[in-house]
Amino acid sequence: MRLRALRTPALLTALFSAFAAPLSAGSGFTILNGNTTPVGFSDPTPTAPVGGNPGLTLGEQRLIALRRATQIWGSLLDSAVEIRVQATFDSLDCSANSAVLASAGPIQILKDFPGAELPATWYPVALASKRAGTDLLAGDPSNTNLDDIRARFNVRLGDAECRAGSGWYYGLDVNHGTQTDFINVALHELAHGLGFLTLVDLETGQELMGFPDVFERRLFDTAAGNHWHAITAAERLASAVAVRRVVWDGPEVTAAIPGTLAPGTPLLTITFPAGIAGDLPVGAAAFGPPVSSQAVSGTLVLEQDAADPDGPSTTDGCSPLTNASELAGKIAFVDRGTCTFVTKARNAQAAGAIAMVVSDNVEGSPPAGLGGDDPAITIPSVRITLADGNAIKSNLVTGVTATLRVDLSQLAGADRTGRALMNATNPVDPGSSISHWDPVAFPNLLMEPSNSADLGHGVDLTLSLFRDIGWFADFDSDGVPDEQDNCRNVVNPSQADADRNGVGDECQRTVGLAPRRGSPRVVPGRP
Ligand SMILES: [Ca+2]
Ligand SMILES: [Ca+2]
Ligand SMILES: [Ca+2]
Ligand SMILES: [Ca+2]
Ligand SMILES: [Zn+2]
Repeated sequence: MRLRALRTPALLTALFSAFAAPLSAGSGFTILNGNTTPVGFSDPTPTAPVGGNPGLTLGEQRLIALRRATQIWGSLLDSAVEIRVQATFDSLDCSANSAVLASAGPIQILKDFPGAELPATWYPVALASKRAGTDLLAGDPSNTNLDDIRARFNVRLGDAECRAGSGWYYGLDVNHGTQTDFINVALHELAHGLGFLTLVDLETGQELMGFPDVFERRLFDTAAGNHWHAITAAERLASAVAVRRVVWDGPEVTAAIPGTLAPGTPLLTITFPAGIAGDLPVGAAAFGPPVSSQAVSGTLVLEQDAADPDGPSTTDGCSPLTNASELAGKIAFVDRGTCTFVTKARNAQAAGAIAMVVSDNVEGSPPAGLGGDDPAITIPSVRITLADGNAIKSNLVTGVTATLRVDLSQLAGADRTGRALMNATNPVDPGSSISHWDPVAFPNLLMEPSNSADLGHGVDLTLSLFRDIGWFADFDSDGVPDEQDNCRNVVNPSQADADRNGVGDECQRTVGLAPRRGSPRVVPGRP
């Protein structure tokens, strides 16, 4: 779910002149369908209604599902200003086992506009317009660069060569099974467009045109002891790859964390031999029981299987294991590659293993999670880094014992002081680093870099982060934040209060005009 490279104000050209007139509006959102028949949102293929989505063509169902996602955000963001979303289904990167599901970002960014909370700071256009209380760059079908968000969804998902069997689910009921829930992905992508991203170039550390963005103001490097906007480009580059060191220190997110994240950061603790003993970070699996539910101890045994078309290596666990007698009751240790993680887990479980540890096959830290879904898997599985895997391998001759456990002193996805961890990876992943939460978070969050099958159309910490960057709560959408509004439920941008009693004229008048019949009833007071 990468970010697309967003266009800067210096690059204003009418690249999206093909966009049709608005087709559908959510609450405060307008969707602009950029596909033409027979593709994507305009695909006329007849389809049966699914999961509460009444659309009778593929295109209709896609639009209805996207509209649902915009309605969810619309109901939370309290913006009086229309948010225009250019949306298409396109061919995005894909392979048998991994796919870019979608990508999105703001179309433009602004600074020093009326209502800006921070000077000389970039804001995505939708947030800037909300704060200004007016559409700073009004949408115009003949010049669609003035829209707010550009979102692309992968039209290939579910094809034979693109995660076959896990295509899009357009139902509104979260009943996606092994398919990919479109609404969750759309909520995620819209969030990038609404401001869940940094504009810093993670290849160079440079800020956009030399100015910080509002997201950087809350990106805090715990080792440097400073925010991203207050350090140099070189320091930002170092920070971006500082695994588990970059946190979000906005007050709204921090306040929401204890009620959101569960105690217990999963770890693989090596207990023997002493030379490699210690805690290794792990990536959790989307299938099988979470590590938090059971500590598992045992000897690590390298899986052995055939070198065959299913998996050319003898340690990839892609075929039935040939050393099942050694694996029974032990922790299966296997190399990443060729087949899915679920296939490896099935084979490990069939051999009697009590857990599975996958050693990555590419450099990088922290270890990513293990994607996939199979309710029949009952053993916990994790991924460790290639470097950690190699260290274990070189000690297997003497035997390696380990415990798969959770560190209950730390919330899963927060640092020791309870601030949310951002996704710092080494090497940097330009579409994924920093502009997501660290995937170690549990329960899984909407804005982790990969889609989690257990999300349920909630926005968890994302709304809190939006509050931290300036999407203030404004129940009546009159531009006056709830905490200042002298009539919270009544539109009264002027805040007129003739008698100066702290209650705005608008709501006082409402009380004064209430119909009265007869004399007020006198209720005897109690002693
Ligand atoms: Ca094999
Ligand atoms: Ca208000
Ligand atoms: Ca009001
Ligand atoms: Ca008053
Ligand atoms: Zn994303």
